Amino acid sequence: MAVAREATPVESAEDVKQADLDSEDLLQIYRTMLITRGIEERGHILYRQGKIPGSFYTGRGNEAASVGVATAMHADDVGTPIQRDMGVHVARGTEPWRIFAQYMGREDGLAAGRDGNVHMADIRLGLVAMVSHLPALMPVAVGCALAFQIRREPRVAVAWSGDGAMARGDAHEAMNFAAVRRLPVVFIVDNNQYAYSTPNRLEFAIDHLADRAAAYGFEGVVIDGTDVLTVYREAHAAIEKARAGGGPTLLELVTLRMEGHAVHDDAFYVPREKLEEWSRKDPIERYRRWLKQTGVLSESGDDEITVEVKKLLNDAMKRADESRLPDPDALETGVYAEPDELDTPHHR
Ligand SMILES: Cc1ncc(C[n+]2csc(CCOP(=O)(O)OP(=O)(O)O)c2C)c(N)n1
Repeated sequence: MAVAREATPVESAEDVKQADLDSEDLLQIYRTMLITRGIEERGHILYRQGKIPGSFYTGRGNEAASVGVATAMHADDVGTPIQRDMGVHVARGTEPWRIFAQYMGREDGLAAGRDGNVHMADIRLGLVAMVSHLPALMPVAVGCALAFQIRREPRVAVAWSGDGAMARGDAHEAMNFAAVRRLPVVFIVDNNQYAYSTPNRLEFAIDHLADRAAAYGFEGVVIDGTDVLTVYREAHAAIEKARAGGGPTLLELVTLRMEGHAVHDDAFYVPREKLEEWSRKDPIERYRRWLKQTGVLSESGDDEITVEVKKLLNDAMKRADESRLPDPDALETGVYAEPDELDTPHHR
């Protein structure tokens, strides 16, 4: 029994109307989920071809979670997605060819070939680039929320982390400070049930990570992370509550990581039956069925979107492959801010 509220699923088209989504929005969510998965499937191929150096991290099974939350954000909100949240980048408008270029270490990648390939984000789209230290971005998101509150800007920060990341002190400090100051921040835990090879039962001794929210003094919600509309509805409610001065919420999105920690890991430690059980809840298949049952998507409409997404991704891969590797002489360009670029009286 969870202490936190367990979200009831969105079922009817009426529920969706209340969430303020029209048919075009619903189809856009579907398209974004398909692009998200398509980028990761093609990433595997590029990795095997030797075009992606280092490693490649994917979030198969997390498409509903990432796209659902990002769709609920406003354009001027900010977020700190992690390696499982490709859908956040896509939903916020990062062009797929730039994501491929990023993973391939090219000049047109988001880090211009200067940083680890998973450390990507576009600050112009309100996304702070990932750092590897877990969960170091939670205090960063809380800092953004504090700035919004001080400046009286009606903006919200969304902080992402994994289940394993929640075991570190930074997560506690971020959530406690946000609660005390009633900051406009929403905490998202991608609970994909494994921290690398460590299962939930060896990570925490409570039923749900969202149960912790009560101890900080805000609401926690446990959500089926394979159900995009429920994720959207709950994220929308939490984000708007934060914007209205209602303080933080912790949303735990339960999924199963359907692949290894990264491409080098075959996830032998995840029981086969468990993978089979969760593959029946595949977020894209599930949403496609719902769209068809409710008449939002026809067979021919589905074919059209599939062809459109395939073309977009093939063109994106080609364009990324045409991007050059960075010039070693430009190694330090953009790494350090120039004093006159800094917008504080102290630096001026
Ligand atoms: C402070 C810190 N310790 C260890 C690591 C190594 N590490 C990278 S990912 C990972 C597992 C993360 O698990 P979780 O937060 O559940 O996210 P998931 O990868 O399962 O999505 C670990 C231990 C790290 N990046 N940072």
